[in-house]
Amino acid sequence: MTPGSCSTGIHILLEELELPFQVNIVNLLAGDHRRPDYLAINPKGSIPTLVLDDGRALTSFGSIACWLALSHPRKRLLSAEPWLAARTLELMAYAVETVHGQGFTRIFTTDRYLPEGLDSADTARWSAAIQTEGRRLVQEAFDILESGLPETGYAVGADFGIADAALFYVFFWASKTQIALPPRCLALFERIRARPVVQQVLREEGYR
Ligand SMILES: N[C@@H](CCC(=O)N[C@@H](CS)C(=O)NCC(=O)O)C(=O)O
Repeated sequence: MTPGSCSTGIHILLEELELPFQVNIVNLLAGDHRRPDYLAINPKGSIPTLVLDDGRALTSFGSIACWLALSHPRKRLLSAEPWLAARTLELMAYAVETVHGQGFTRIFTTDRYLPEGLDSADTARWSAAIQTEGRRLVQEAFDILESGLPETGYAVGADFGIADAALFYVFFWASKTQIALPPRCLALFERIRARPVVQQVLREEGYR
């Protein structure tokens, strides 16, 4: 994991489940995720990665969240009711793949979207345009989420679940990048953030 990254959502799920686990900090800025020892575990070079006690590794947010939820059904992080379960997966995928994968990557890793061979003036212009597009994509996705979120409870029903963990980290990033959340998204963000476990995780990851 990396503090303040998408792995924060998995950190929250591990703490919600009260599981004993060992953390290995992957410093993305220092390039730890590109080191051979990390790539041997996760060839994609991404975080989060969850290594199980038997040595098998899961290397995406969705697979880790599903594994945690399905392995601990009594904690109800994923409903057993088919519609609610499917809706949970839909929201989680939208947070991870669209809000994060399409929007925030343009804001946080702008260089990846630059064409080769630009001079510095063009780099500045392109970077600003890429960031603007990232913010537009995030805002658009929040507006789409807004239309499907309930006024009370969590993203899907009364129980906190794996979709909430994914939505939390993208809402958290929005709060750090001055991207406004529409009312239901904001209310859900505040309900999740008020959970004692989430407060604890944020403290452990260096936030007040
Ligand atoms: N689709 C991946 C996304 C994970 C991801 O993009 N994580 C970021 C950090 S929030 C990362 O590993 N960035 C490093 C990189 O891609 O080089 C998943 O579901 O886990």
